[in-house]
Amino acid sequence: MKLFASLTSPYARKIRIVLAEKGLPFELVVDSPWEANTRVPELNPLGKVPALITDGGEVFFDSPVVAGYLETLNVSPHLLPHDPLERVRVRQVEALADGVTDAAVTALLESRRPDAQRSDEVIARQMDKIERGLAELERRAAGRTWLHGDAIGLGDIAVGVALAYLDLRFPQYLWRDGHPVLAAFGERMFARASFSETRPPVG
Ligand SMILES: N[C@@H](CCC(=O)N[C@@H](CS)C(=O)NCC(=O)O)C(=O)O
Repeated sequence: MKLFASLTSPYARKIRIVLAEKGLPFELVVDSPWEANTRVPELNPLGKVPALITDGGEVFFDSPVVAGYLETLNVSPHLLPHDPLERVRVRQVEALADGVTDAAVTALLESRRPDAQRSDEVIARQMDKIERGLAELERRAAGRTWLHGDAIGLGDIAVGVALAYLDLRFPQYLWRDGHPVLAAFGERMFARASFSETRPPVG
């Protein structure tokens, strides 16, 4: 398998963490879709990472789809439940966490626009999504080790990645304040080898 990823992409990091948790071998192809010589659009018409090429040559993209494919390889730990409704519930947590990441990415891109083009309103709208998303995750994580069931799942990984991305891109945003459950959850996730091995370079 080959994974096309940039080292700072939180979505690609989610997949690298899934691969690490499962101990699946793969070749990491570092390719930033923002660079002129990127090959990503040849694999994913949307021009986004992560994109995965299977050993059979099939391409999968969008991190939830890639994670779903990796689950079909039937390698422990299983990160999605077998029961269809339980699976949807884990996917809901993943979607919520990915949505927090989406809002953070949008806010970051907006904040990097030239002064005259930047919209504080767009940034504030995204920060509201992050606030509401974190409040819901805090509620869901309360009193539990994992967000769903009694073992690590795809939702936990997506939440850990979203929290780490806030630390990376918005170090001044003190999300731990007011979210003690997520703060403790984050520390547990960040201590895992899969997270420390995939820490993005600064910049
Ligand atoms: N929903 C997608 C989001 C992927 C995404 O937006 N990746 C960013 C990197 S963080 C990207 O490749 N952006 C390039 C672009 O939007 O042109 C997923 O979960 O894979």
